[in-house]
Amino acid sequence: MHLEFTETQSLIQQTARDYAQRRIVPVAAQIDRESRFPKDILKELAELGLMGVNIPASLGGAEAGAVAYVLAMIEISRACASTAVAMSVTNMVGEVITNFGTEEQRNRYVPMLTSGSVVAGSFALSEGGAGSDPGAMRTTAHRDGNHWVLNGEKMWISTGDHAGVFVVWARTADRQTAPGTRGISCFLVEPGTPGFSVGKHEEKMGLRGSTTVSLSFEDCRIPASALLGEENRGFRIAMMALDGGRLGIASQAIGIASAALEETVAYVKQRKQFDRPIADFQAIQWQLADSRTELDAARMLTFRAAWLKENKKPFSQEASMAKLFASETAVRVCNRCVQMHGGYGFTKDYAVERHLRDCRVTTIYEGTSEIQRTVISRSLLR
Ligand code: COS
Repeated sequence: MHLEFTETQSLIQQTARDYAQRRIVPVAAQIDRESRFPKDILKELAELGLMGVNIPASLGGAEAGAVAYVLAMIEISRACASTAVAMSVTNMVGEVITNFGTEEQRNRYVPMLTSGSVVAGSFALSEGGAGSDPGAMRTTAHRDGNHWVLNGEKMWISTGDHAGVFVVWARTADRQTAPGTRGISCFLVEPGTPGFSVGKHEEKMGLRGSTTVSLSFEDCRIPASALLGEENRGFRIAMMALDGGRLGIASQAIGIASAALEETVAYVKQRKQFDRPIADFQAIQWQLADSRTELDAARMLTFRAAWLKENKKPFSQEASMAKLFASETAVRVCNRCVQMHGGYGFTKDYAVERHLRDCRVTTIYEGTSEIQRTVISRSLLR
């Protein structure tokens, strides 16, 4: 058993860390305060190879593997979680197209994402009435000659107003002939296609530099060649993509909480009460120790799941375990960090306030904690 990173993994980690600390940390609070979408930074991440960490070099990726991807995501999330969301979804979309696309689809879209010629990709699965249960989606696609015609609404779509390509799921067979998740297909849609529009922008508690929008399809005609994978077999593609996506969210949670903990360690050493630094009190020390231990456990679960993915072994259950534990840990750690900052932690003078808001959604998106428990227990009981 090796617990050391390879040269490539260390290089990606260092590249992401150097860039994030130099370029992102100084503007992260402003991105949050002004709800500013970090377009310039995302382009630079692409130039560093971080928009396609686990994508073949022939498609413009870094070809560095899933563990390196986790390391890079942790570093970018430590600096700015809003930036990390767009990075995570874009890497996921690039991988989906690489894994399931035709030669033509791969060559058309993946280099756009890895090179930064478009700032992001978008993953359009959820709907207002179909979040944890995407099989209940109502968006439809019917075949009309050489085209598919899409109708419906998607909701909570990250970066949907900036994306250069959308992976969209729609029902292609009715529920009588294809019950449950059968009869769902996956499509690639380009922005600007007639009948396709971006709707409401959500006003969110955290990740305020990242945009979250609804999408609307009204008799939106896309070519037959826009089908990704097999007709009526698209649900599996979503599930497989989310397995990888959950590694990204676990890493995001770890990155955010690590930043909160580092800032708290510095704070408790200089904050004095009762004539001594509050770091002298066991009440503080034990919170720091528990946070460090739990975060390290989250890291190990996440590295293990990424290693399984990288080595082409089943990793669905392990990705859910990593996402469940890392996200719940991050919320707990960020909460403690605010508590250790006392009244200051409740103000915008200290970054822990932002970290707590930013990490909250990690127990919700790309599958709630409750869904992760479903995936894990099903695997146990099967
Ligand atoms: N990898 C490959 N295939 C998978 C899979 C995985 N991880 N998980 C499920 N599948 C396949 C199943 O094998 C089944 O295939 P067949 O139709 O060939 O039998 C199909 O997908 C349906 O699976 P299942 O019956 O388990 O689907 P359910 O509707 O019961 O849903 C859960 C399963 C709840 C796990 C799924 O709906 C889920 O992950 N929900 C959360 C969605 C989510 O994360 N939303 C956030 C969106 S992005 S912000």
